Amino acid sequence: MTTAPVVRLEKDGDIALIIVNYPPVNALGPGVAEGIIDCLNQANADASVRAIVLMGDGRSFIAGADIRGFGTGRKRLAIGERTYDVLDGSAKPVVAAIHGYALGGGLENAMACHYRIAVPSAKVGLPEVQIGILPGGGGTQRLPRLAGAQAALDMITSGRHISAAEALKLGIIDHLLPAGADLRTAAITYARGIAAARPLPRVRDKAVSADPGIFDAMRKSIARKARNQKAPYHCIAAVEAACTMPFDDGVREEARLFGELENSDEAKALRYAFFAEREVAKLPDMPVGIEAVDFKAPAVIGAGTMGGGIAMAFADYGFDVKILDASQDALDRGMEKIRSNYATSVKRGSLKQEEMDKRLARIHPISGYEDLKDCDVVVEAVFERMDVKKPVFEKLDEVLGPDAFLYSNSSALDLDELASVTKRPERVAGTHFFSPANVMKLLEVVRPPRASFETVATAMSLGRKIGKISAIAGNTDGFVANRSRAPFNSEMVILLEEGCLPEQVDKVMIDFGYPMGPFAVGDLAGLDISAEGRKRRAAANPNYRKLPIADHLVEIGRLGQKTSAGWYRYEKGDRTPHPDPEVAAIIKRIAGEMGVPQRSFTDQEILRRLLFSGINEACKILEEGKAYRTSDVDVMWLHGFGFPRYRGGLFFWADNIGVREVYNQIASWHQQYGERWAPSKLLRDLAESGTAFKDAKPAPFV
Ligand code: T1G
Repeated sequence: MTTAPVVRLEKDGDIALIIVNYPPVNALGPGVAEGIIDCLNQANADASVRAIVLMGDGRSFIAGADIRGFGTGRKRLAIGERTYDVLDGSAKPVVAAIHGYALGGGLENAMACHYRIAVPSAKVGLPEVQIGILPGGGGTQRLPRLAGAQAALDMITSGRHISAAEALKLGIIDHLLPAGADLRTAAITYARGIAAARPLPRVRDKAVSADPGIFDAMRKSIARKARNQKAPYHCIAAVEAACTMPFDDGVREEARLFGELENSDEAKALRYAFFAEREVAKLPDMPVGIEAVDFKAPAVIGAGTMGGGIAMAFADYGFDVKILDASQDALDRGMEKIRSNYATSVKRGSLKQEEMDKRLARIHPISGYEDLKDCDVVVEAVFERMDVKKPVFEKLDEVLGPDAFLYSNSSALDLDELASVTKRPERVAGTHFFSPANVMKLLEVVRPPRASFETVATAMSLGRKIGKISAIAGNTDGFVANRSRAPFNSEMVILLEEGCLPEQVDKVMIDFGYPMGPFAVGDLAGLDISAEGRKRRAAANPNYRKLPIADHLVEIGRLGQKTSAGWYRYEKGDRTPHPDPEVAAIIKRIAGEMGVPQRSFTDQEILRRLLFSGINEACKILEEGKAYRTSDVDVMWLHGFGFPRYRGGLFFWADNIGVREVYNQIASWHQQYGERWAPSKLLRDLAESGTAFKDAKPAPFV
């Protein structure tokens, strides 16, 4: 059976069409570039052809270079022989007809064409920095010539996708088609209209100038976010080259800078994260043919911080959502909180007033369960106690239609026990959001043993429909995210008992790349929340390692930012954490009472004590069959706990250290500190067999 060519040439009278067909997103995979060049040469050689159209088959124009090809040593066409160069040098005008995505090498090819038209739903961008590289197909030289140096700098250092309308405004595209227009027909008409125009408008010929200060200004503005990274700074240098060098010199400088990034640790880590975020959506044991249900009428139970955030997430993505709470007061408070959250975004300029009004109008407070009977998906977000959640599930089971799905936002409780109070345990699962629920991208979909694949698939798609990355977890205490994170939360306090200070630990984690240190995060979330969790675990497990220092802070009312004192002290109305000598004194006194010898720590030991504890616990989760892949755990730490993306993820980072070294360290801490550092069996097996974490084979999912 012959496979369709990845690029084909078609003709419509005097117009040639070069059509890329490399599903799913027409990445510049093997043979695509060569195919484009070959078709272009044919079209230029065909006397009957007056103009050429470049477009993509299926759902997209071209989504860029094939990311799987990076770091493989795959042979690349030399400068001057690449598609960008040949398109630019075409004797006949080439029109890029854009739908879906024109990203990276896709937009670069479009900018090497002489004209660009797009449908209104198209998105364009140069997102290379998000995979640790820079646009290497002339994009850093052509975009400033089309959109100006500042706009190019913003787009290339952020990697953001922009709409076709914004691209028109910036001069990146020449013509925006009306909604509903047929792209192929419109492109042929457009090409016929410009076929005789000479000289051809080559972007390379456009002048570009810039206030030299914008480059340093951009370096300053990204300093905090881009610390420890190279790619964002190389992006700036490449755009600067566009504004200070002739075009061809700029292209060579771009290629030099690209070469410095392609195989960097940062680029490898970001490529890993890109594919891990796609892999996480796949359930290896999902039978073929199982489809997610296309729900229409969601509802949220509980209008507290989490419930309100979840309702906002639905409204932000266009869903009309009902919200219910135990009392009218609580409901009113919840709605007021939602209103003020939106108002804050409007004040910050990240949301327009009319968009706020639209979203608020989609959130419908209701006063009784009977108003839920037409809902097909309900997310329960009431107080995190089984005796509070069970009556809610009983009531929901009563009023909802038999096909409705019941999801719980619990962050740790036994969902099979919760399902047991309903007559539809197969339609019960977990949708664990992270706070703030309308902001954090991770949705942990918890699959209790009796949940059907349809129930799980629908929860996974629910996440995608509201802009989340859905990741599967088994039904175990704390599921995958919180359970793998729990030892980290204990270890950070135990380090204080041994002589560290909160600000010391936080500095290590910030230097490592976290946006905030774990103690400052604790203060933000509220120390009473984590204390509740510790109490519940201590009640369930007599051997649970108590944390006297953390418990004492809560006992004396230091709950964090909300009391202007926690691990740090805070000035009124200011969220800046200030080290507090009172806390240092408390730590010293309690450590003394516990008789823990004090010592100093290297930054590396602090870092490894925290992250290795998570790795060990995550290995236990995998050996129990409560997670599918080590890369899923990485996605959860990236999007649930702010693990620095340019380090790939917890296991990716650990693989760079080496399984054996990780195991040896944990085994030695087991000797030193006892049971809490008992190595996972999976970890020991990987170390003994010399198998990397990325190749670990977890137990079958249960
Ligand atoms: N290379 C290889 N595979 C890709 C790919 C790419 N560029 N883009 C997508 N895929 C695969 C993806 O792994 C998934 O596979 C499937 O397509 C659907 O993707 C020279 C150097 C286009 C916005 O960074 O941002 O050009 O899991 O699930 O949510 O300067 O994919 O089904 O097997 O993400 O609708 C620059 C990356 C490359 C764009 C679509 N381009 N892609 O999102 O689908 S560097 C990018 C995306 C470059 C030049 C340089 C998104 C998307 P599978 P998906 P989606």
